[in-house]
Amino acid sequence: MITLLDYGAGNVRSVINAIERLGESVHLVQGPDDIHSAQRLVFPGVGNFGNMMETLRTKGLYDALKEYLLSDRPFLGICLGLQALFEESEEAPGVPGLGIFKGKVRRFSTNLSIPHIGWNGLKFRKESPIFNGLTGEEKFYFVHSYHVCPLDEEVVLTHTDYGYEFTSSVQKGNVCATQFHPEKSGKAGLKVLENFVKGLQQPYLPEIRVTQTKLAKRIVACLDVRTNDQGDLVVTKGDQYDVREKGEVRNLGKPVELASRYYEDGADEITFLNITGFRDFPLKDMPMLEVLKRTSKQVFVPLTIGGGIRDYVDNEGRHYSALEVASEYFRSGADKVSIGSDAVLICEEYLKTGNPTGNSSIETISRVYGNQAVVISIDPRRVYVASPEDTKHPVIETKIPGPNGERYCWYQCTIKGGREGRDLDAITLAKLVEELGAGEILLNCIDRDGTNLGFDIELISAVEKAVSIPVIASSGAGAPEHFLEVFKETDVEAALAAGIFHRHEVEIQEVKEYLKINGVEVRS
Ligand code: 1PR
Repeated sequence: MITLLDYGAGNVRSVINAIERLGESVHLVQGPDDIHSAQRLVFPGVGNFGNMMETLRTKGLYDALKEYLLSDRPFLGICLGLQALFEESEEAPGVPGLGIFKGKVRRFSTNLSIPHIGWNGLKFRKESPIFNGLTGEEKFYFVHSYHVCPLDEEVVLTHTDYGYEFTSSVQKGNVCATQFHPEKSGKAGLKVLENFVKGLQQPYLPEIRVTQTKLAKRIVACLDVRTNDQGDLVVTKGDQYDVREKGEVRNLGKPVELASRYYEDGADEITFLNITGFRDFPLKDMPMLEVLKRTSKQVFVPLTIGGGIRDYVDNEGRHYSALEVASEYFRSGADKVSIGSDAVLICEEYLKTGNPTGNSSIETISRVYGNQAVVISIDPRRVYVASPEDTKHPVIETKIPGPNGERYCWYQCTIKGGREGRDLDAITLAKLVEELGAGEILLNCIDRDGTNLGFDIELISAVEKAVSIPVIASSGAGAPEHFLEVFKETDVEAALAAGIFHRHEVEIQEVKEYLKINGVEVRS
């Protein structure tokens, strides 16, 4: 029996699923007594250091946890659950941590994208039972803006490079903690978790020792989901966002089955977009929550869900905040939520008033779950102009001329799945959402969606240069060469595709192998 400390701030569902998958049962901590009686304790932290420490105190768990740790009983901290073990964090100055390890938690100070999101390697410094069965070449999933700086080098198990070397796991006696998420790190991560939950004692040092670790470029599989005319929830795929063929919604398979196939094929992340979310109320759309719950029992890489994340008033006049909608998705197994239409409306309002409200979906969700949990999905389309003076929006000079030979275009944001164009451009939107607290951008392109013509490099390059948060390039992938092109021509961190994977035209492994032989770092 594994005891799990959930203080209610994030997706612990995936940790529970991973432990259950390993054949162990999970007992959730309800109060200090559960910590006193725990045999093996897992603490997956998510969100903000200050909130976490305050919640531990208000729930009366702080003292019990400290006592447990000081008595050197088996403990695995994950992400913020690692940071909690240190004395203090720059994320919440003045808030003391548990102080089990001497040292501070500092914000990344690098010109690379922050948060550090994605799959990175480990440089092994010390042996530990949790590494049993690893070769040393595996990559693990990280998502964090802060990292620990132990004063005592003796406790460091591994380092990882991101701009510079930081500590990615520590151990003192039976207290062990990782910055990476084993529960989201595919088979390698499950191995680490298994070593802990089975209580392995034999210290182990993987044979292969890398001298430098590199963040892998991520390959994301995307599933556009909606109910078809027969009332079944299906994965569909648009052609420039038109998902109907001969009047029928295209049906490319079942969401859970396809997601599992992509996990097995090596997808680094899976995204579900509930494409009719803008008109339905997602908390009544139980099939989507069910899809998420079932998928997260089988898929151990990050899951993003988008569609319909905004404030609602239901038929009885009850108000639901975007935060409540997102929380339901996190509870069901999502690691990130993606916001489309609402982000455009929020930014329009921000530009009008000059002030953020503080109550928008982007701000409220990132405050509670952290920036890394908030992805903004942009659905832009090209608007050609004869000259830059013809529009107030930032234009690019394009190598793909318009229908009348125009050499300039701007990228118009749309809402409601491309149905409504707005007076806002994608570059401005990207900058504003970063300011409001978004952690990542999923950059679609209506002109390229479903065309197999390759990514719109001009759009992607312009947006990626305008922000410091990671950008996922999307729309138009038709061959492995298109992935190489987007990674060589731009600094995006990830590339997403849908149609080619659904139709088996190209497999995920094929893309990864092609990238690897062409010198792009990927997760094998
Ligand atoms: O506006 O917050 O409710 O979110 C709705 C979400 O649904 C948005 O993220 C929006 O992108 C998405 N969406 C709405 N309508 C459609 C549609 O296709 N009719 N899908 C749609 C957008 C775009 C990509 C697609 C890539 C790759 N799909 O996700 O998967 O373009 O496709 P490809 O590789 O086949 O070219 P809200």
